[in-house]
Amino acid sequence: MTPLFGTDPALPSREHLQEGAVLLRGFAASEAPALLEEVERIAQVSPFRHLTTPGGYSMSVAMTNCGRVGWVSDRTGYRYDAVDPNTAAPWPTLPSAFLDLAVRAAAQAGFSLYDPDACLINRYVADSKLGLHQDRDEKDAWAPIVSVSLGLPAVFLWGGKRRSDPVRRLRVENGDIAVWGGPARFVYHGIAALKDGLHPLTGATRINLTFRKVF
Ligand code: MD6
Ligand code: FE
Repeated sequence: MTPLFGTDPALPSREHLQEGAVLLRGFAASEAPALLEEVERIAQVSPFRHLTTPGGYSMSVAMTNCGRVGWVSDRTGYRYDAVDPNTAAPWPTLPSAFLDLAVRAAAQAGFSLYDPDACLINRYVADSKLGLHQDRDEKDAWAPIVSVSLGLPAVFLWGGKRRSDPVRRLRVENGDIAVWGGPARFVYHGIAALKDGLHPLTGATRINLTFRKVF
């Protein structure tokens, strides 16, 4: 019998992080090339850009979005907007391959009927990082965040509900998916400075898809 999850690196495996949070290793590995083609198509319509934080800094991670709304940041704060401020047009629609993957991953973590309305797409190059933060700009405080890693590996920082809680460092690779919701929804998380490297699918970059149920 072939187990769905095992220790064979070619097979998916799951790591329970805490109540409401799992890391699904290799879950999207076979779909990665198709997902990355969609990312390229989306970025032709709504290009990657370095958003400005409310504090006036330029983020080292480049971002774009697809879905009904997209996450944006500027001097006035963070928000979800139905219009891409760079193109003044709606964001590209969520590809069915994205939605299908997000729903399957959420179900694996115990969240049935996941219905995300936004997918933030992050692009990291060497030294790009995302400091410890909570995702709290969404009205739905229970539905999970589904975070898909593509391309170069990274160190996912997994803390607790308080900024001062201890932080675990988890290596995430192409095809890995982290899902956190319910009692784990407001856990502090981030990405350590990316090491440089070359990945056959993404070259010198890491791409991350982050799905959210905003409304
Ligand atoms: C990641 N990104 O890139 C995780 N959260 O693996 C995030 O947690 C994130 O990129 C809020 C806003 C932008 C992000
Ligand atoms: Fe986040």
